[in-house]
Amino acid sequence: MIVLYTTERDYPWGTLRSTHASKTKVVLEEKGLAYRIENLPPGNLWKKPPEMLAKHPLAKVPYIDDDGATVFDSTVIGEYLEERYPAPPLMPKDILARARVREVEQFADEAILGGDLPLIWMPYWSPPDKRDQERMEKGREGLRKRDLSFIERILSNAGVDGYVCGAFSLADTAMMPLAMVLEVDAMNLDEFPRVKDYLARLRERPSYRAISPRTRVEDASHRG
Ligand SMILES: N[C@@H](CCC(=O)N[C@@H](CS)C(=O)NCC(=O)O)C(=O)O
Repeated sequence: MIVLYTTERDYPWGTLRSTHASKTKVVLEEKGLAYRIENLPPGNLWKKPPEMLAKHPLAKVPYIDDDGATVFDSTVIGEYLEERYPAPPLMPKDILARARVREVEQFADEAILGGDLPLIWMPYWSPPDKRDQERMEKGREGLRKRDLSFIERILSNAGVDGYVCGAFSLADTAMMPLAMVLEVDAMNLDEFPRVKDYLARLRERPSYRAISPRTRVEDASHRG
């Protein structure tokens, strides 16, 4: 069974999860793979204990253990799972279409998950009175100015499937954590009607249950 190392915690305002590890969790769910999570304390991400450094040189999450092999980095893990467990596919066959998926996946990773989203998401790991509201607003502004505008634009060519690169793909798994964070934050998305519909569509996928803020840690800690 695959072990996914992540950080998840139940709070009164929802169950919060590592955004990057949520991307991986969605890939495992979409592929119907048997897995369990190893839930690390949030403080480990800053303390970086030796047992984590032994598995991931930056002691970040996610990393997985698959039959004794450790693989780290959510993007690399997604590609690894796609190659090792090809069905159902999360990548198109055409070479240029594959490059498009990787572009959007990379954008989601760099601009959203590693850029604007943490400014909004990290404060939720503290009580309401300890949250830096200015920082959170800066994150929302970054999303509005750059990230959501880009997604709105690519969704205008989305076609019948309604996903960012045609059929549901690794590009969409990278957007699932955005759906998760904005379910808790509920920022106004009226300027971005396609994004609003798209995030709602992502939340309707059965795989979203495993990262939904409404699903407690113990109710989504393994599959199979
Ligand atoms: N590029 C990495 C980024 C992973 C990442 O930044 N994970 C966050 C949690 S969502 C973390 O471990 N942060 C601790 C740190 O930055 O040291 C990936 O895609 O896996």
